[in-house]
Amino acid sequence: MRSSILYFTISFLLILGSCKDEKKTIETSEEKTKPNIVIIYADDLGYGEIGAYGATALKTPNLDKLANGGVRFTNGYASSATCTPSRYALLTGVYPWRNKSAKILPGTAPLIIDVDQPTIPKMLKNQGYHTGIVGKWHLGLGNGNVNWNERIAPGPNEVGFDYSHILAATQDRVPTVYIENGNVVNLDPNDPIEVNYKENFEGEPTGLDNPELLKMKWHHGHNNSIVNGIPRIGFMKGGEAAKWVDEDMADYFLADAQDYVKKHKSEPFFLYYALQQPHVPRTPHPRFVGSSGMGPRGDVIVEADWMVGEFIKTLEAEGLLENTLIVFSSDNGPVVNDGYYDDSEEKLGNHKPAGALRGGKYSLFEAGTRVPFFTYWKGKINPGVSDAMVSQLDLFASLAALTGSEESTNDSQELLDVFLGKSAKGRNEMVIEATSRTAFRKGDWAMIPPYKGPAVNKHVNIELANAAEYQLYNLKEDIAQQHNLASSKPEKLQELITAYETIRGTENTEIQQLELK
Ligand code: NG6
Ligand code: CA
Repeated sequence: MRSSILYFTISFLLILGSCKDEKKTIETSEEKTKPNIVIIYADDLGYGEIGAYGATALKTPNLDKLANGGVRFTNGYASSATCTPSRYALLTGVYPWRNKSAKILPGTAPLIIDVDQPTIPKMLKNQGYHTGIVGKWHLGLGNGNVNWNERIAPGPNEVGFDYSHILAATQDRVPTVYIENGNVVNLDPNDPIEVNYKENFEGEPTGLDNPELLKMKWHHGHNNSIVNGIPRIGFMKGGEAAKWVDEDMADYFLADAQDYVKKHKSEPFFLYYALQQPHVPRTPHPRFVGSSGMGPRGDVIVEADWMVGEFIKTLEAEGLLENTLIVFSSDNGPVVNDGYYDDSEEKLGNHKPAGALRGGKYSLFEAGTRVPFFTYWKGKINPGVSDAMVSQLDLFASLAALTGSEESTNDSQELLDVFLGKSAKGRNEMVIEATSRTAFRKGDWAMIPPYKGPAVNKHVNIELANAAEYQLYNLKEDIAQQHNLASSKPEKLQELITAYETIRGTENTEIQQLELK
């Protein structure tokens, strides 16, 4: 009896011991499958803007090196032709038109991601990652009545980021200050910040009334408060010591991104490095002025390229490059004149920001959402070009798969093998969005429903794709969308409308048709 108890105790202990060992091996192999993940996200960078995508006049050696050394997608899409909706989709894996608040937001807008909603950083945090964002946010902050002089929440830290160092909205919108983990950087309590998007604060100069104070002139909009000689959208008072220096912004965020990497190199980390270039106002650091020969817009693209190169050097120096998946893309297509006179149109020369594509930012034509999109992972991803259709929506499910998470969303497709260059089979179809309108891409075909409104946004000089009729294009044969085949291919058109309405619902089509009558 005694000996059998002893036998059982010993074998129990042995089993326990071996379990422990087994757990150890699982943990080590899991650690190996948790590479660092970095998403570098440009703002308004077009499909034709970098060398690897055919640009010749603009030189982008650092981006080219990554694009040519990884998987370069020719059919990579942002979810929307403007910033907020694309960023919402990128982080949540949910189509932005499902969220009525996912529109270009003022600097005072409340946070549009529900704090209970799944997000990439939350998902990765659950997988043991440290998560950080450095750069542009533009997804709203607080609950609708922010006091900029206290901790601002909810914000990035409440939707999954352990660390955040951001600009709230855009470089052309107030408040023009950096916010680190919810607190305005360098805030002087004796000079409190007030922000208002409806009316000016008494006695404060504006772009409209005080042109003599401007170093950059406004073309349309952008005539409210003046900060650093640049007129902005929205009114702001106070916070002098906290105001950013526009020309230093790129260096400021680069230094912070590098610092983040150095601080977190010993654990798996996820960094969302959201560049502010080439969004307006374009304010290259003096050492980049004239670097492109194309005026400030080209200069800030050269600057962004340099920043990416420096950032990669840091990963390399820290010995992390072989263990880091890098994803690069842009939030929407290009715009040359987005509201300031900055010589960008005059000096554009032969450069084609959208490459061969039609439209641009704000447009339902291809250039609105088809953007540079590539993945790079030294030693892991074989260099190549992929024509697979991928959306930024798909990063959620794909990064989940990479890190062993089961999480996903209805809209995000798991395309990990495509992103790693092991499969050429991307999406079959997807809805794209531009300023509250949606269209559809299926196989080689693009369908744009009828929409009222101007065909061209005259301020920015971009074709929006509004028309009274359905439009149907075969992108394989007609990448520039010059031949509308809607009437000659009625069956194809119907196939796309049906597939589109299955995802998007018919309500939207009905409203449009009513409006067009
Ligand atoms: C528009 C601004 C534009 C830009 C855009 C947002 C005007 C006239 N135009 O309303 O300059 O700021 O919003 O760009 O104000 S995005 O890339 O963040 O979506
Ligand atoms: Ca943008």
